[in-house]
Amino acid sequence: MRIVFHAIFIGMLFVSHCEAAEARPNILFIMTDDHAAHAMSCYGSRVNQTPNLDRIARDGMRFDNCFVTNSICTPSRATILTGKYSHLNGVPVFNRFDGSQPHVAKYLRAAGYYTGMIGKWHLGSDPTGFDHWSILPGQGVYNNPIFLEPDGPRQIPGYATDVITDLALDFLKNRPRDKPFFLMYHHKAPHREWVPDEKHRQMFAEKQIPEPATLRDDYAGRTDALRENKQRVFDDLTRRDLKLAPPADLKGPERNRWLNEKPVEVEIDRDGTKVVLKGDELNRWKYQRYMQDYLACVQSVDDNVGRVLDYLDQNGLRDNTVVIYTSDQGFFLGDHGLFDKRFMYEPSLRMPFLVRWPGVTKPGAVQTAMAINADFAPTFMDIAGLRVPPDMQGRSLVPLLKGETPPADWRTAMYYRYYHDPGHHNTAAHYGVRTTTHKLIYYWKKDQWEMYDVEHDPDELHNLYNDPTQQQTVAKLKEEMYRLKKELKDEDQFSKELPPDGVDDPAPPLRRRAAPPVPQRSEQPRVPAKG
Ligand SMILES: [Ca+2]
Repeated sequence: MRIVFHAIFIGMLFVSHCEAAEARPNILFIMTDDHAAHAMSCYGSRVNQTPNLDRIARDGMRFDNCFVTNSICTPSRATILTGKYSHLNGVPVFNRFDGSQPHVAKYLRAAGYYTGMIGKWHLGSDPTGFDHWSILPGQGVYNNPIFLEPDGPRQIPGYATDVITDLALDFLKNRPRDKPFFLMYHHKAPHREWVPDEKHRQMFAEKQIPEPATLRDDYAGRTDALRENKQRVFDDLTRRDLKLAPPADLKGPERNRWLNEKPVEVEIDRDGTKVVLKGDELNRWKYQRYMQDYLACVQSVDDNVGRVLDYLDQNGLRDNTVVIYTSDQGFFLGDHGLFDKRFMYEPSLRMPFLVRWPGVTKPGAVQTAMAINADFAPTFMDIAGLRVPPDMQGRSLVPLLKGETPPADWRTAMYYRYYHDPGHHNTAAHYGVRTTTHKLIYYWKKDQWEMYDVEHDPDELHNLYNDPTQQQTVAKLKEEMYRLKKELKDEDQFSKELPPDGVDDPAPPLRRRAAPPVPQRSEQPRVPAKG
């Protein structure tokens, strides 16, 4: 089967690079889970510093308008691999990816790249198209993670972000030297429930993080969707999220139930005195606890990305390796009072996207043209000198990376669709369009609409949908949304029935190459949080 695949695609896809295979650049794709652009200093973060991620931006190009097409883990990952929207790659929610379909790693491998996938995969099925893979089962855990590999599962002692980096460095050290490589190096961090390692936990434990302007958004003028959601910092963080210690006598399911409750009062120790927090004092404390741990997890990613960049520098790989940094979607850092993602609002829709391609990207370049996650696969194809398969729905970003003025027909609007309803956090299903200046959101199960002028109202506080002066804009946006929906072949394939969840099975028992059990250093979730 693979031989047939190779024969077909090598013939189809090579443009002119066969004889110059060695010169084709390596592609190092670094992706985190739920890392918002506004928690990176190169994007102007008010809450943290990320000096190593900033190195990529300083020496490469920062994309300021890169958007996800369906803001949750599994669908974004399927789109990144296939270059197709959820309704065509078959992954609208947390269902298993059908690995028999074509995707970018298969194409690159067939064209002579040595391909690797390390870290969080979260697509349910075993990876296809990779010479080497070592993945977390489902969400995986932060401490002493188990990895699934072709030979079976193995547990590796240590902190997930460090361990995944060690495995990525092993891949680089052990790769065949006669081929370019394509490595997907995917972190678990900083996903819920935000468990930092001790060093970074301490770094943030006493920090006071500035609150975002919309933390106390009252949702006035918006539809029911925001009011009904259950992903609010003040109301929906659990004791587990807040790292509260259960009473010693609680065991088994009762202990779990205690940890999963959303506390309305919390007793803390302040300078040796027990204090009970409630009301606004508790709300402020919850925001701090959330952000301290989230940012501590990010800081470990930053350190570890620095290790990998150093390795490239020290091993003659810098000049011929394209380094990409992104996250599978954005995230709410208290914006609109929320954590998590899902909604089409800016903090969740926007992905960080940095590309350093020595000799191609100008140092410190900033790109404002609109990119989407479906563009990543076509971009990798183009970087490798391959033709972009016509059924990929994204476009190669290479012309933008070269700093050229975007092609005249470059997109000025992107289409979005979120399906997971009923689902986690009671977030309502919706689709919509974002143009360079406006956004229209349609909660199709509620038949409710929102429209924002993102240029003049970047915080999206003023729903203009019913404003009589805006009806021409609303009509234009509707036209554009339905045009894109049709062009992208969204025929409501998943609007009535969603495929069953299938990516969060618990880790299988260790069968082979099992390391001896290691002591657990901190609380591990019994049921992994989704997303
Ligand atoms: Ca995610």
